[in-house]
Amino acid sequence: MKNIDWLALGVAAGAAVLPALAPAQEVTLRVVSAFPENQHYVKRTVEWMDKVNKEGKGVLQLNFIGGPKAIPTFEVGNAVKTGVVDIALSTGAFYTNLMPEADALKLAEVSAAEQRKNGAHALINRIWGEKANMVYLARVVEFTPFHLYLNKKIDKPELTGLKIRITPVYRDFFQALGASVMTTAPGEVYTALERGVIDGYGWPIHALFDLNWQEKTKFRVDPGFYNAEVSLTMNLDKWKALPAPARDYLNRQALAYEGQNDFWKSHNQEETKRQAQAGIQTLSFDAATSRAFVEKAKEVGWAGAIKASPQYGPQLKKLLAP
Ligand code: 173
Repeated sequence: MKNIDWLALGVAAGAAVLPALAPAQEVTLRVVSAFPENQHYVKRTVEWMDKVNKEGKGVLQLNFIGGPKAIPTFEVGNAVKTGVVDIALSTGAFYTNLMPEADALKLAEVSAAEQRKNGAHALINRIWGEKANMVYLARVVEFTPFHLYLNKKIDKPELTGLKIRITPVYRDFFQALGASVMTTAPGEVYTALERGVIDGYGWPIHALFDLNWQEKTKFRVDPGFYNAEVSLTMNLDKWKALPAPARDYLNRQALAYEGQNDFWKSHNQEETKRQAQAGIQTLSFDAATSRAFVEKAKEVGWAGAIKASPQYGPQLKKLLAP
């Protein structure tokens, strides 16, 4: 009697909720950003998530948890690795604690689109999976040089006596130029400038205004160097456990986001103008010194990457900077 009741109940309930079974397939993933929420990177990504959610009803939804107030910048990588969160917007320099290879993406001289064709993307995914339990979904910032910003004038690439804010991106290069360095998350740079704790900082050509650093910045050193990388990464176990339609959909949407990277080319030109309008003066060198400056950045960068990862450094170099 009891069994029959259960069966009847099950069938009835099943019939009643059948239309609702489709949404039960819908997966919601938790997303965090290692960059502060008021940064353009994050706003762009939230817009992308809105689109993903609108078009992904019944398949996949992305739930934005927050920025470094939710999980501190340098802990986001580990949160993805361990599955505390599912997806992160971050950059390799913020999770070198998990794998030194993460920081090598700044050295890419071929585009993200090209990296998907020449095997670099597959290699990255192998390393990221093996070492950080991550899937590398998409690179959403590229075509963007880093610069050295200063509050003291220099007339040659010589930083002895200057204290510069860094992340792993700039460490080897700025130290090779004689700087003493201090690592901070982006969220702490404004205060460090305000208090005069640092004489300058490394940062991309863009996104300075998001954090109001123009108020505390006198000079930008030209030329820029490297290729700023910001990406979406995901916990590998979570990725594997996704229903196939959700995985395909996420992959498609991530690829579409990466496909918009040409945006940065014009945006960076605008940001350069905006810096000049805000009174940031450029400090530049003669042509030979400029060439040597960029060359040194590259040399020091790859030497560091290969030393940190004798296993994968050379392979990354072959595919990212052929
Ligand atoms: O300077 C930084 O915080 C940093 O490493 C970085 C990397 C990519 C984009 C923006 C900043």
